[in-house]
Amino acid sequence: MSHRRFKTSSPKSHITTLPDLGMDEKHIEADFKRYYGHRLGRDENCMSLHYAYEALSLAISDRLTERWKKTYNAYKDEDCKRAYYLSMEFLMGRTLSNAMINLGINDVIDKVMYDLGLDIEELVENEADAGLGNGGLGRLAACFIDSCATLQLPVTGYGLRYEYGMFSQSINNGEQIESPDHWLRNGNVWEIERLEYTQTVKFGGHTETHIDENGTKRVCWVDSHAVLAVPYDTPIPGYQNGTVNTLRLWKAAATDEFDLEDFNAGDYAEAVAAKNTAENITMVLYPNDANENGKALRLRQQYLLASASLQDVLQTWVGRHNNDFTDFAAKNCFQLNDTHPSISVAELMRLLMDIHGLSWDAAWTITRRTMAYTNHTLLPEALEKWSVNLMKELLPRIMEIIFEINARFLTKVAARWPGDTDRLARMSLIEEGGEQKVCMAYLAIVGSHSVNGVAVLHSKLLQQGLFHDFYELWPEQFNNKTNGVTPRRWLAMCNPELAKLITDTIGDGWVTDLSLLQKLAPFAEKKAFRDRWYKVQQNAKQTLVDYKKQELGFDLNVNALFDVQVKRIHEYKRQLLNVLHVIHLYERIKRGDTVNWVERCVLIGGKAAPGYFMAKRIIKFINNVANVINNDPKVGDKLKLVFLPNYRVSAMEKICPGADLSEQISTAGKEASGTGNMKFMMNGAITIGTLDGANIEIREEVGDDNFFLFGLTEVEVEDIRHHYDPISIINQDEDLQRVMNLIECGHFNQFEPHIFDCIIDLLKSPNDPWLTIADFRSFINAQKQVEIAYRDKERWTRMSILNTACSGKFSTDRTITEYNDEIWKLTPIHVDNNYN
Ligand code: 26Q
Repeated sequence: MSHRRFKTSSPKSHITTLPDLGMDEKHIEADFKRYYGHRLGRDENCMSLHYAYEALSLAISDRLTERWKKTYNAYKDEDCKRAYYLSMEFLMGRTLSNAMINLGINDVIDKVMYDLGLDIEELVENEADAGLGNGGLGRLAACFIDSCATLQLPVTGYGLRYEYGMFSQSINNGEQIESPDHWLRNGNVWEIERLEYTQTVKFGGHTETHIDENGTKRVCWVDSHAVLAVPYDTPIPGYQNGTVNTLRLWKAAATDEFDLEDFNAGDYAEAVAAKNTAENITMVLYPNDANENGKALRLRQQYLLASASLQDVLQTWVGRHNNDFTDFAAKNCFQLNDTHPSISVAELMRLLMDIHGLSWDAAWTITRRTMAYTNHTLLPEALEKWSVNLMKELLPRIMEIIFEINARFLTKVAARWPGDTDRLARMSLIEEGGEQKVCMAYLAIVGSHSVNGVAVLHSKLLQQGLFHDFYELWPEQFNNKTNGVTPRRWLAMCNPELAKLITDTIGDGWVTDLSLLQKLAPFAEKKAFRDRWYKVQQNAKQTLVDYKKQELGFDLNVNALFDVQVKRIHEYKRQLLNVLHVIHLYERIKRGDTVNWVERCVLIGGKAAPGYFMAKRIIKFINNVANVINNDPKVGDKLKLVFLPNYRVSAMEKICPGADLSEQISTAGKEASGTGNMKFMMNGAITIGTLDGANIEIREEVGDDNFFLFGLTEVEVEDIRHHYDPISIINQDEDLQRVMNLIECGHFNQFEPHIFDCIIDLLKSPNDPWLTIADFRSFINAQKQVEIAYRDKERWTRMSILNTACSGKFSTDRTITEYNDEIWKLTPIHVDNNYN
């Protein structure tokens, strides 16, 4: 193979001895001007803000880079244990403001930009979101690496550098329109390409066995096609602590060998086309969509991530320890973000045995000791299974290894439960009956020493249900790690006014120790403090209204209750239940039942997977209902329903500070954790929610009085399924009948006959898995309690303060501390830095 390699031996050290860059206005301004004028070649006549954004980002990026190198060297010098967060998704959002906050140069930059006549807010808005994730799982990975850097833990994120991230959503005639998200179009100043760490990943071919010079059996994977994985590194700064960790994203590229055969045969076009096959691997992020299951391209993506990342780690290891793997497991740990990177279990076995010559047993001990698996869903349709035939074709050696892992594992199961053949069939990594499939969750469990869920209820349900057999075999391996969110982005950065009020009141320690927010609780009793809090919240609502005004074409009334549900559109999340309540309010207005009316703006946002028919129809339904309500003069300011298009990280940064009420209304037992619920709580919104996911823990922290609870419990949900009769529930509830009648008579689809029949049929079906009708009455009653509370401004503000005050648990600093104490066991490394 003949692709170019770069020398990895380091150049003479004096090349990189540089003076520290100044963090003051003078130095930053000088650098900004140099980048703007020299590197980018712009002058005062340039009308585009983009270059000012780039110049500022480059000046800041330099300051990250010098800390980045120091961190790198500190880790190397300490020879410390390291962890790697393997994830197909890192939903980073924007970088500029976050870098400014974490470097502690917010005020300096504001001043420099102001003096140059530039509006920093406008520059920030110029940046495209890095939307390399679907939702919760991808954003969790981004929050995790922020916390790792803040806790000074040597953790590297490994992922894929998709050319196209999560599609961008627009709405036309109420329907979702997807367009590709070419987020790299204007370049990405934050990443650096590192050709010198390029790895090669194999696909296809077959295996051959031979006996080596020592008489041991060796397997070779031959006649395969090689693809290059080129790393792009992004610096991940900790909060004002000098640490800068790494997010390493792989881009697929063709090797130079790809074209030789075709090229020599004179077939130039064929040769270039082959190049595409390689480069397509990291072209696009897969939407979270059951219809996309089993696609070969997705398996290629997963394997590229696993193989390139593990080779990268092993290359560094061998560089220091040669082929001595004695301490490898004591010094390295891989956290698998769901089953998406779980092929790593087999790949690590392959690399240790076939490339580094370890025995099966030695390799297996290392694999189990280094791998840990996090599960993010209980929905059976979301569990990953790969066709054995596909795997044999694409990754023949990997399939052999999985068969061997399974054979050895089932021997253990048989020894523990002799004669229990049902159990053997249930626990096999290979699903039989029909097309053979590999169950990736089982591979992840068997190949790991830790399996965790992401909220207390979810972890419990994993042990009792989905993974019960495995729990019986290895109970000590199962644990919970309740999710969190980073308070830097989700409070300090996105809600500066509230952050300032908090800091003025209790000091700034909360930014890195969120439990200190508890100190706010006594202030909830002080009228003067409540007034200040209320004012800040109202300002945040106004900011949100201003931000939305242009695309909405009308103003929202900031005195109304802002009732918000933003998340992916999914039946289990029950956006439909939300709309049923809105229709109920509308119907009351039309009937004149409006004594003590509380004005409300209901905001709903989220993307539907492109192949998820029902989710798309729900978006259409929300928009049609909104159209009727918002154009009815009798409704006026009493009620508004707004669909927020293109919900994404940077949108949430504006939405969550301006929310009064946070809708977390999934069918109990279905939402693994939720993390939007935590962002809202932290920013002082009050939750209306079911006993599902982390809602349970939110309610525990804030207390029953400061949470609007409704709905069936998980146990009741499983119980009612056997005798669920939505039609009789409708017949016994006059309000619900009126709501259903409005929908059924076509009030919301007058010129589009039958388009909502599927929604009506689902709601009325005894087999509706989401039991929407079952929770209607309880939801309506809880919403009445919301209104009573909201009418009493003092009470509402007190509840709001207490929600923020009690949100300390939901910092990813706490979550990551638990991962580290119980799974990774890393020592924090202090990075020496002069300035802080
Ligand atoms: C599967 C097959 C093919 C293509 C894509 C996928 C795929 C992609 C993304 C499947 C699932 C996901 C993402 C899942 C996710 O975001 N789960 C959420 O994880 C959060 C963090 O733990 C939880 O808070 C949410 O409850 C959970 O829904």
